[in-house]
Amino acid sequence: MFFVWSQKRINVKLAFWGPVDSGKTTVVHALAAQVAQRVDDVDVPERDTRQAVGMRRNALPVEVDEPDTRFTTYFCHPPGEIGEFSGYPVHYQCKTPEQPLEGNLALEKVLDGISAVIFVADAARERQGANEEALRDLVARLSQRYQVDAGSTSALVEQLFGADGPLRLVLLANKVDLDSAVSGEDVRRGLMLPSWVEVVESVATGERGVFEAFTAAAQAMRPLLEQAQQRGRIPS
Ligand SMILES: Nc1nc2c(ncn2[C@@H]2O[C@H](COP(=O)(O)OP(=O)(O)OP(=O)(O)O)[C@@H](O)[C@H]2O)c(=O)[nH]1
Ligand SMILES: [Mg+2]
Repeated sequence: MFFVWSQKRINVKLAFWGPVDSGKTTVVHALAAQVAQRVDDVDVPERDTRQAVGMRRNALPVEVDEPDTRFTTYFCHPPGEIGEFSGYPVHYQCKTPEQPLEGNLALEKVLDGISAVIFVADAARERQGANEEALRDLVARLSQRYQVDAGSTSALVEQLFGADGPLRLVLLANKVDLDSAVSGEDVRRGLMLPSWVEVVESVATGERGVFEAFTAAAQAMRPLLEQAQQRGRIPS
């Protein structure tokens, strides 16, 4: 996260990660629709005030499709509590890598400077192995970046995402509408994620669960914002 001094706002980054085809891009689009709806619900004086102080309006997700860098990115400033910290607006940059993943530099790019990951797992029973593989890959990449000690995936999850870790994690169990879907709790247990990892069940195609998971991630990041403020990276 960083503080944009010229605009007196906070920027935080979130990665939407998960196995191929779990619904990551659909989730980002559903989030945009949900945020847009909530922004419209905000009463007009507040919206005018926000525009008057130069806050960017909520854009739509954009797909960047360059030969070596393919990802979807979405920038938003949600209304309400998660849209503010210590009197400053909080803007969220959401990114997810796109296919084909081979040679896609965005796999690393989406992890640059993030504060949290929303892990979009596929609830379909037959995709549980793919979820595990994607989590292992994510944890391996983050372990290198944050130089946490080698260990089991569970141990690394604790070091990366636990109370003293640099990042936060929310598990989204997507596609729970499928006949073959297992519950969010079953997805969590299958991934051997500890009980403190928040799980949200979703149907991204119906926009269900998506804003809840985003809110959970935003709330989970608050202590990181507090730490940043204590270190002087965000003014008091
Ligand atoms: N039944 C069901 N289908 C879904 C849901 N979410 C996404 N899908 C479908 O799953 C397929 C893959 O969705 P994407 O959003 O492209 O998934 P992705 O994870 O971005 O895929 P890649 O970027 O190719 O790895 C699409 O056909 C979506 O319509 C859901 O909650 N339920
Ligand atoms: Mg995608």
